[in-house]
Amino acid sequence: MLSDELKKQAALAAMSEVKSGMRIGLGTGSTAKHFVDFLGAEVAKGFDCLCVPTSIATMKQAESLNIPLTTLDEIDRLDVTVDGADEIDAQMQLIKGGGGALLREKIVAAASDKMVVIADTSKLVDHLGQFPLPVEVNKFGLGATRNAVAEIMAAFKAEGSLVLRQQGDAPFETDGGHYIMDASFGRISDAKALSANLLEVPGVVQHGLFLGLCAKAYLADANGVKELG
Ligand code: ABF
Repeated sequence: MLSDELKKQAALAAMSEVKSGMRIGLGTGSTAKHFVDFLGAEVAKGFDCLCVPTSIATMKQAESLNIPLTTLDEIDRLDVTVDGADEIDAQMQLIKGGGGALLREKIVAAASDKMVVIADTSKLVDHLGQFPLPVEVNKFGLGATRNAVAEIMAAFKAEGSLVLRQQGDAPFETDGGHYIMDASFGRISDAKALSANLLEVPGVVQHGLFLGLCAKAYLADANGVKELG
């Protein structure tokens, strides 16, 4: 089965998580896009919800489907957020941010009573770290931030390099106006300690380790959708 069809199956399965009247966080990426499409189809039939998108791209998609949107300034909590992931392990720890929306994704997930991940099973890993960890950084003091993150990578025995993400000829810019450095670890042995170390660097805005946030995952492969959590 094509990877996109698997993503669609996972997104469809996660529709079981939403009930009329809920406040819902809308993720970003190709899998979350399917979920927003399914939700839009329900809204067209009268499903009642109020949603917070995690990126400008998702906001535009939701608007095109007439999904009612709000912000975390208007409401302070969400019932559920459904989002994709780049890696998920058996403890439901995640790497996110391959799509560049990690900051808003983490703010929205943390404001949700439940975070649900949707993905194909290729995202399920024994150990986090094969996918480069996105680290969102302030543009100011880029060199100093790069050095500090590189030192942390060395302390955590990273196997790969630290790369400033590019888009065309320029650095990739997030919706919040920051840059992203992709840190290749190979294998992350202590995600909690790594998270704490990265957040101590003043120029680090946020990173893509989502720890203790994901409560449930729908993971699709050719045999169907399996649930974690
Ligand atoms: C977002 O989209 C991310 O945090 C992650 O980077 C990505 C997953 O991408 P896809 O669903 O396109 O595989 O959820």
